[in-house]
Amino acid sequence: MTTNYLSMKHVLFALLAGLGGCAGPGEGPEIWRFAIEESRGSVQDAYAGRFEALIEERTGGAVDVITYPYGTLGTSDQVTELLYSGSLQLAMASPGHLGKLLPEVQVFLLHYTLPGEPEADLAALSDPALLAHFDGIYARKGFQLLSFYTEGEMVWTTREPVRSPADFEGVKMRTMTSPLLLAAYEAYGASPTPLPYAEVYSGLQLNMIDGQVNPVFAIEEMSFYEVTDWMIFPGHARFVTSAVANRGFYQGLSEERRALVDEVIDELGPWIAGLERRYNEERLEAILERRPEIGVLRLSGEERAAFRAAAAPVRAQYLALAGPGGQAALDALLAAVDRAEGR
Ligand code: 6CS
Repeated sequence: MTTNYLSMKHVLFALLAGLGGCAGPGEGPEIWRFAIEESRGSVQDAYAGRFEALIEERTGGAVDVITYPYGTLGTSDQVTELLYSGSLQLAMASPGHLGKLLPEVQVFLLHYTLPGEPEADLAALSDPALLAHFDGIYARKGFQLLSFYTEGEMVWTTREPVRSPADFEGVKMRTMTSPLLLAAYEAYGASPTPLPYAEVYSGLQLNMIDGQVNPVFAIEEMSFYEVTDWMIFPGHARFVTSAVANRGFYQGLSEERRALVDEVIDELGPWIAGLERRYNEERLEAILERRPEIGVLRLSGEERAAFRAAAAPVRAQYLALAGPGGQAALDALLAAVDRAEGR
């Protein structure tokens, strides 16, 4: 993989280039800057691109949405800082990294908690009570929560097949940087190694890590498949992210503009669910065409049960890590899942 990703230089460049300078009345279109945590061609890029197209079309060009792919403004943490400062109006913020700032969002990283089926996951994640609960949490950092959505099943890429927690022993698994992920992979007996997204490929190539976990589309577009031998579908979790606005920006919009943002976000939920499924299916085919020797393993019910049992104590660790709001956040998610599953 040749993409040269991150450096503070990029962030500095972005700031010097005048991020946050929205054009005022009479000076041309109003500019909304939207940073994503993934490259062009990703699920987040599709979401942001469609948001851009719909907002520009429905404002008759009065708003110009500019999207920034991963690597142009820094790591996920740096993007979150730019959103906080108001230099960006909109961003994707994944619980896999955001947990350092808002520990309760790590509830979305617990294994065996979401239904695990796209329609039911979408229903749970777009549950109004769940969104209202988490918006209160996001507000603590000056963020406005717009949506949660999934980007596909989390797949382990490893050097050796992993069929049981015992197979994870000594395996250095790269995780995203939220602390709960350490507990989640330690519970399986692995040695978790948190790293920013941009460092995963070289980490695998240089044998600093043995494996990582991400949806198929990401394994393809970040070329992780070039430096792995096995793709394991354990059925333990799906990648959850959130679309977020700077709260001051969102609250400062006219009622009409805010209603437009909400309308577009509502439309994007089912649209992105269909798209992520397609991307993940197509990219698996592409990977296997390019490297047919990769082993693909879908764990059986019995094999999954062993991981589910090993993951059970991690809920208590979540409650300890998430602080006073942890139980209420977990209850909010479990109630949304129950409603989505018709219980
Ligand atoms: O693994 C990661 O760090 C990243 N994975 C995806 C699919 N999106 C953004 C995130 O930062």
